[in-house]
Amino acid sequence: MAYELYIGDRTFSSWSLRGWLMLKSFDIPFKSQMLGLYTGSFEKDLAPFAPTRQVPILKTPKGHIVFNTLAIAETLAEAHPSAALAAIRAICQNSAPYG
Ligand SMILES: N[C@@H](CCC(=O)N[C@@H](CS)C(=O)NCC(=O)O)C(=O)O
Repeated sequence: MAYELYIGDRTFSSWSLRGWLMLKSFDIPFKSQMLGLYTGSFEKDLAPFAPTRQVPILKTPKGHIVFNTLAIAETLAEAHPSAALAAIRAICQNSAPYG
């Protein structure tokens, strides 16, 4: 089972782009599902996954739900030691002020 990534539109949501880039950049297999940020049902759509009601959200192959970009980075880096932890952290932390 692959990772499942729940994000908004990467064109408008840099948070969503960050989540997507972490998996894509390190060739980690995943399926992504885009949730409409401005549909009016965003919070309801996210309710089963995360109390924060924010994207990105990662569902691991073991079924664990991880929300918060830095937590996703840490989870991926632990599970995929070949992916450079420092680089992933940099993606999150350097872009955080622009969220
Ligand atoms: N601290 C969160 C921030 C995520 C975030 O702000 N996501 C935005 C993406 S546009 C969101 O879901 N906003 C919807 C809302 O706050 O209702 C993280 O690190 O992932």
